Amino acid sequence: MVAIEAGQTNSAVDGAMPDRATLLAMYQTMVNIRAFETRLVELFNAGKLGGVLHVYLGEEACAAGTCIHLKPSDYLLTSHRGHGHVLAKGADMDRMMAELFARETGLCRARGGSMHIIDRSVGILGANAIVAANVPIATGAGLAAKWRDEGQVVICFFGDGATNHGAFHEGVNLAAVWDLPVVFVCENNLYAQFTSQRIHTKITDLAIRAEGYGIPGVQADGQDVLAVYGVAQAAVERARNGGGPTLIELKTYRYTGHAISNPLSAIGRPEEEIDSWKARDPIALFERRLIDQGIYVQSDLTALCEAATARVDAAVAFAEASPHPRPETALEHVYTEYPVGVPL
Ligand SMILES: Cc1ncc(C[n+]2csc(CCOP(=O)(O)OP(=O)(O)O)c2C)c(N)n1
Ligand SMILES: [Mg+2]
Repeated sequence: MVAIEAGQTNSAVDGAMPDRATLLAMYQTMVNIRAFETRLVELFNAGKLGGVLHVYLGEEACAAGTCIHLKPSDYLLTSHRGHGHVLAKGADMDRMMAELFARETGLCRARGGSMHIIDRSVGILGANAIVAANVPIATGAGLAAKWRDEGQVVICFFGDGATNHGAFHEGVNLAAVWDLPVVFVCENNLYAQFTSQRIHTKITDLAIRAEGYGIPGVQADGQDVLAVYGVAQAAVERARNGGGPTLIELKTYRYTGHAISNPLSAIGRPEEEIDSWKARDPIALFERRLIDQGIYVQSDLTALCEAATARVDAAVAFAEASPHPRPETALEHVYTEYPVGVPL
């Protein structure tokens, strides 16, 4: 185990090199997310998906390097940009695609959509469209996990913008005070909607906010899945062993506008900035590493990418063949039944 202490805010936390099966699993997760969301963009632009779509293209190493440490019984909370986390936590791709197509076979029977996906069978307590609202929910889940005392861990993903919200402060502070098993992961993609982090926050390194709560704050290069793997391993083990929460900041970048319908460069992002991040594409970096170290050859990786595309084809076919919910059932499955015998 790699120890991390309160006040630690650098990225000097290095885990052991993962074994071959783990490397393969992380690579598959990354290419599955890439294939899934690349297809979503095409489908959205073809008018096949409704609503608003926030994709995660460019940030795949963050989900893969963190969620690899989780068990199905661990809990996940995510944001409006949660497809990658949900897939990495083990949601069924067919039912997830069906949810995006608003079909009755979707994970939430079409009542949730892109920003409200839940799959309790694998611990996904929900994506959330309200910025930072998932943070206090993660703290609540952490309290439940602590009371249950079965070694469950909660992971909570949010963006740089979310760290300026009151709910972030309240949620992280309470988790810290009660030493709850929650790993808070800030994916700092340098923008909150259209606003640069330089403008919305006075500090550059958001991990230092952890110091204000008396918990460890660690950073990693969010384009390097092995760096993410190392910091996440330490934080998850710390939470699982009763050590309390950690704030992880992953420096990353999204390749699209805030939502698919928003352009990327028209919002004042310098072209050189976009190019320099794309030159460090997380999948390309990982591929180079795997090939250079002799773990895989290019044809292995190409086959895995083709398999990911075929998996997405199957998910789209499943979704398109599924029925829409009947309009008269619109109010079903929305509210839980009030438990019998419990006074109001
Ligand atoms: C409480 C609240 N305020 C504003 C919004 C509108 N909004 C949606 S996403 C977003 C920016 C979030 O930025 P960040 O946390 O950095 O996440 P990113 O989109 O970059 O992943 C805003 C302001 C919202 N959904 N909820
Ligand atoms: Mg952001």
